[in-house]
This record gives sequence, C-alpha cells and structure tokens, in this order.
Amino acid sequence: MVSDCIGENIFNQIKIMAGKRSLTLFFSVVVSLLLCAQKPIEYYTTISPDDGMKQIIYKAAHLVPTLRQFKWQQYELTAFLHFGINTFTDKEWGDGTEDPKLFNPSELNAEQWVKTCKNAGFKLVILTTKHHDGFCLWPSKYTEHSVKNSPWKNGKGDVVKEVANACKKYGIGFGVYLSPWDRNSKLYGTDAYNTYFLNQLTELLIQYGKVDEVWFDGANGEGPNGKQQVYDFGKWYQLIRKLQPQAVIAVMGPDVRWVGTETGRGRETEWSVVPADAQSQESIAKNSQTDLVFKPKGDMMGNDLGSRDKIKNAKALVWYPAETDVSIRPGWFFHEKENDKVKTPKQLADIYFSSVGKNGVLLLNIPPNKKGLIQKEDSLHLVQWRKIISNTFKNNLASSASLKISNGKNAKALIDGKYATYWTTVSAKDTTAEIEFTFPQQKTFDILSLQENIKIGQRIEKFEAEYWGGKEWIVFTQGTTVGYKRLLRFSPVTTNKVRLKILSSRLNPTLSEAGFYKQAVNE
Ligand code: FUL
Repeated sequence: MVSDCIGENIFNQIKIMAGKRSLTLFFSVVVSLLLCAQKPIEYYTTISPDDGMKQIIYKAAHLVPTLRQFKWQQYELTAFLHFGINTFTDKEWGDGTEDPKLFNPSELNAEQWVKTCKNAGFKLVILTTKHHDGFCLWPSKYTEHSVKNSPWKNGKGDVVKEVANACKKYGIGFGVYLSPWDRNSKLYGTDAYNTYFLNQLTELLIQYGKVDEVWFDGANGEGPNGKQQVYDFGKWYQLIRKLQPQAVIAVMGPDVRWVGTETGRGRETEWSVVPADAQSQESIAKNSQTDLVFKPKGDMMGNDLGSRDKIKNAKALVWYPAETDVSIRPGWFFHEKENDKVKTPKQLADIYFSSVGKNGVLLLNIPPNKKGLIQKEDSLHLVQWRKIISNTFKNNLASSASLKISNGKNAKALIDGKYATYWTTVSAKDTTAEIEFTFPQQKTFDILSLQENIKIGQRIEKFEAEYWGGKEWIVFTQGTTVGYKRLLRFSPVTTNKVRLKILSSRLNPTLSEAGFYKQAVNE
C-alpha cells in the first residue's frame, strides 16, 4: 500500500536530513507523508473491525483502477466473436463428440471480422478460441479436437493466428476466451485437466503476440466421464500475469466483473468499488452462466452492489468494474434462422446507453457465419448504429457555455473534451456543489453525459440537473452513481441555462467531462 510518491519523498527527505538534521525538514517529511496519504493509492483495501462508517467511506473513495483496468475501461466498446464447431452444427453448446471434419469455412476472412468491428467503434475483440465442446480454433499440441483435423486449409489453418494478426494490422486489442468447461477432454474431472488447461493457455499466451483480455466463464458441467472439474483458477491467473501482465482477466477473474445479465443492461447504481467477496468464484459461478440468458430477479432499478449499505459490513473493498455482455443475435453462435432477429440499430443504441452509459464496458457478440464472414445483416446494423452514436455525440452543446460554480477549481476542464483534466471542489469536506452552464443561445438537448475522473476514485452518490424555465428551475434528470461514464436520456429540454447539482459524494467529487447532446435519429 506504499505509493511511489511516499517512497520517493521519504528517501529524498532522509538524504537531506542526514546532511542538515533540521527539525523543519523533519516536519516536512511528516507533511509530505500526510499529503501522499491523501492520494489514491490502491485498487484493494482491507476494512478493519475498528473502522467506522466514515473510514470505510474514506477508503472506498480512495480506491482506483489498476493501469490495466483503466486502459480497459477506456475501450468502452469490446466485441466478442463466437465462432467454432457450433457454427457448423447449428448448436449453442456442443457436446464434444463432433467430427472435426465439419469445420470448413469456405471464405474465412478474419480481417473482415476485425475491420467490421473497428469501423463500428470497437477497441478490442475477444475470440472464442475453445468453447464448451473443447474444439480448438488453433492447432493445439494437446488435443486432436481442433482445426488441425479439419479440411479447412488442409488442417494447416489457425483461426487464432489470423484474428491476432488482423487485430495487430488494424490496431485494436486482442482477447481470448478459453472455456474452462471442456466436454471433449477425457481428463476433465481429474487433476490432470488443470495441467491440460494450463498448457493450452500457455500456447495462447506465447504464440500470438500481445493479449489484452483473457475471458473465462464459470460454466462447470460434466465432462465425458461424468465428472465435474475443480478449476485451479489461481494457477491460471499466475500464468497470465507472468506471460501477459497487461491483460485484464474477465469475468471469472480478478480484474473485470460480469455485470450480472446477458441482456446488455447494467444497473442504475453501478459502483466499481464493491466488497471483495463479490470476487469469490463460487458466487459468480452460482449466479451466472447457468442459463443462456440470465436475468437477475427483482427490480433492476433497485439493484446495487456497492452502496453504503452494501459496503458497511465488508471485510475488504476492491476496484472491480462491470463488463456488460450481450449478443447481437438471440444466440451466441451464428444460426441462419436468426438472420431476421439481428438487433436493430435502435436496439443497439439502447444497449449502448444501458451499458457504456451505466459505468460499464460493452462486450457485444457478433458471430461470424458458416462461410467465415460476418453476416451482412449484422454488418449493416452495426454501420447504422455507429452512425447514430457518432452523430449523437459529435457536438457537445455545452462546449460554448460559460460556467459558474458554487465551489471548486478548474471548471473549464468540464467542457475541454479531455478526460485527464478535471474539476473538483476545493476541499475533501466539500461533498456537494452546483455548476451552472449558461449557453450563448437557447439549446435543445435530450442527453446528459457525465464522467468522473476514476484515476482519483469513484465518489458521486447522487446528482440532479435542472433547467431554467423562465420563472423557476425545473429538474429534468437525476441519478446516483456516475463512474467512468454516465449517460442519461430524457424528453427534449430547450433552455439557455442548466444547473448540475452534486447532492452527495463520498469525498470531494470530481468531474472530467460534462456534456449535453441531442440524440441523432436513424437515417
Ligand atoms: C456462457 C456460455 O455458456 C455461452 O455459450 C456464451 O459463451 C457466454 C458468453 O458465456 O458461459
């Protein structure tokens, strides 16, 4: 928990003290220690039984993402590519007895997959290198159930390599999904399976260059011998940290949390700081992946994992942000019969607001077809969706506003379009504030976008926005958490003055950006 700042300062001060032995310098050591201690220093903290609510909140407000988590959060959009033997058997879950000869894409073009994703705004793609059927999209040394025994490229092909190379060529991130559940391997259900899995993971991590995300699910059914496997997640994580330290490990992993639905919907209140026991593998496995489409019971609006009430009895807190996964089609794999069920650009836009706009990273699945191409319906909807999003957010109507703040410094940072600069109140005690935007003329908008500077922490707990209606201020939207990005939609408002009120924050609030936008319509 010792930051570089503390270490460096003490070292310098002690060097000077040794020379001058001055009392003043001794005090400056203490002061710099205190100053550094105010700075956010970790993504994990323990809560001692003596910590009161005040300390717990203080600790929560100081947690920040690791560098790999921060980079990942900034992607906002990531794509899943479900492709494998199921694409050819027209199934969602294969049982591992498929004939590898069925795998024969006639026009496989990984560059088309990656270009389609990149043009739609995705910053990383994750390939299903092995799904529950155990069929490997690369010629693994450790199994015969793979592309090497297929007619595709006479058994000399490697889909993982083609996708990894395309990602490099087009400059986007590359991720691998390796299903722990393997219905083909005879070793499944024995200790030897964990070594088998580790060997396959090693192949993926050393043969294809940089890997930015490793994705594990919790599916844990029976293998061919009827046994269930106890997964050795700890060893797998160690290997990833050793071979690809920049990669985030999701969602059965320590860096990225499954949001809890497979519908593309995040929570109204979405804290990236949650009790550390939310990371327990059993609890994720129990709640997730049991059905193809899992929806949490009860009211999504009331659902939260990290409010004061949730963290008050925690033993530890951790920065553990949400990834919101959903498929562009009803299934995860391609099925011809679903060509008319591809989510429309409007549905995809709604998903954008309920995932990226709710402090999550969207993981949208776009499954290539039997030919080995992204189907035209899917590409078309992605292009139209991208247009809606780009047109909507191309012009922040607040960028020409003059700003009046009740309290704080650096208000201009709110509308400078730079995430790294931010506004904050003057002292840690100032947990509320008002920011008034005056536009040079009347503006009409129906979206509010807010971004906290998560490099300082996630702090805002409640806010609302009002517009000047000529005689009085009228509330037009309100919310709880902000986090990396919060998007709110409402009926169009026309005004020349808006007031944003931070009503409650765990510590001095920060805002990197605030924006008002008008939704573009589908052309
Ligand atoms: C789940 C799997 O069972 C589904 O087939 C799909 O891959 C989804 C993303 O994860 O665990």
